[in-house]
Amino acid sequence: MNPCQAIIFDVDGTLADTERDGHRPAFNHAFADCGLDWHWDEALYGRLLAITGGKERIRHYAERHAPDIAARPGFDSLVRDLHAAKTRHYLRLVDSGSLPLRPGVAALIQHARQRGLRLAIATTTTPENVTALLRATLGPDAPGWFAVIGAGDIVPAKKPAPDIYRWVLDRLALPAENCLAIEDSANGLRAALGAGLRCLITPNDYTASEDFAGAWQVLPDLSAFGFDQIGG
Ligand code: XBP
Ligand code: MG
Repeated sequence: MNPCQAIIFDVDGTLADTERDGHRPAFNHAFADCGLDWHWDEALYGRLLAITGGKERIRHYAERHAPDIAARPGFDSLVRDLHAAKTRHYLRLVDSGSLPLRPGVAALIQHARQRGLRLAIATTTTPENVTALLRATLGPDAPGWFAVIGAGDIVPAKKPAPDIYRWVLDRLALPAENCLAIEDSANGLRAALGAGLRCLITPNDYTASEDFAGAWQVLPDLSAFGFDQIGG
């Protein structure tokens, strides 16, 4: 196995369980702010997670459940406004400290740094959500530990497309075979595999029943991770 020189982390569901108690209530607060009676309960949100990207998820929901609103001329700006409101609510939740890292994440990041491995992020979420979560959970310097942070709309196609992983690999200037991706979902796995990366999966409640065929490993969480296995 090629020695690992960098670990590329997904964010939502991988670094922290952010979806059920973070993004989901933030979406619901934004809908209420805008006078919409939309409510995404835990089960519905789990189904909506098949659509990556918050703006894309809002559009997908409206087209199926509120087609009259989706058909309005100003719908695109409504989606932008809803998502901006949602991000404000989400950042407040992150800053409150209510979204802790999953088991083993902090230790893995520290051990990787001590071993001189480079760290990166490849996520569908909005960039400010990433830096806020890193600061809230690992301290004010944490974003600077990551050589590359690839997030949100910087690529034309979101996961499961490989674009964000290719963008990160390009800026790391490393070949895929010298990196390891860590993900939580089938969409994330497909994106990483599409970029030629080995991918370690740590499922969560929302993704536990998904298909992880092709994963390098599937672990319950990162506390079971062993550096000896990656040649790092
Ligand atoms: C998960 C996503 C994101 C979040 C919501 O990202 O698909 O869209 O659900 O964040 P990943 P935004 O697992 O790749 O970290 O509303 O900012 O998109
Ligand atoms: Mg994820």
